[in-house]
Amino acid sequence: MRGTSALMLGMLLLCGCTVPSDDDVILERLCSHAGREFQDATLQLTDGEPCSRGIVVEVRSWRYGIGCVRVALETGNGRPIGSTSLRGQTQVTPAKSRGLRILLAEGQETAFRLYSESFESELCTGTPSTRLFQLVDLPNGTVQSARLDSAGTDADGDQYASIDTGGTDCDDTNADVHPDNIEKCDGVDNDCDKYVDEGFNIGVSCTSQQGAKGIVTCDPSNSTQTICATR
Ligand SMILES: [Ca+2]
Ligand SMILES: [Ca+2]
Ligand SMILES: [Ca+2]
Repeated sequence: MRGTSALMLGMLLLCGCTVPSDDDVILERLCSHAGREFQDATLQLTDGEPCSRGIVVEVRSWRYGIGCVRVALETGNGRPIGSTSLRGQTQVTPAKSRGLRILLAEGQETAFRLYSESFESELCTGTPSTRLFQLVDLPNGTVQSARLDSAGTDADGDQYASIDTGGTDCDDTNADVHPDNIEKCDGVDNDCDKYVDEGFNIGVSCTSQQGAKGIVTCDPSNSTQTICATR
């Protein structure tokens, strides 16, 4: 065995060859689009320069019915670099995770922030139902793996995952509270914008139909309107 190894080493030295490392092979496969395991989508951010590093991203969804998943990359200090949307043929479902490759050229920056946002809309518009992010350290000449798994819970069944599990539902115990909901006059922040009963002018001075001074309050019999409450 020792003789065979020595012979191979001698042959390599004679021809001036170098043996690529495993990392080099993985990077070559990633950059040349040869790897089948991440062929669902490609986010090419090399800006015309040779590909010299990349991220293999696995995107998972927490439920059916997601219209679109947007994956975005930012620099470590928050400057957007690029994004892509997984929809149609590449739509993410709980039964099928998606592989995405992000290709980058050599550069000074090595710290990145990777985002995924899930939307009801097939165009990735509106408020996302889940929002995840992950920090990625990506030195030149390397390939990193990242997994964006929005395994959020939806205890109240309103199709928005709890904010405690990567979602955007600020109250997962109340189906009448979630992003994009219509604000009602009910003492609750129905649309998760951190404002309660905004737009109803609650607490503003008013005059009742009988001419008495009062303040605007929610109508207890109709959560879409207010009354002028007098003492
Ligand atoms: Ca929910
Ligand atoms: Ca409300
Ligand atoms: Ca609100």
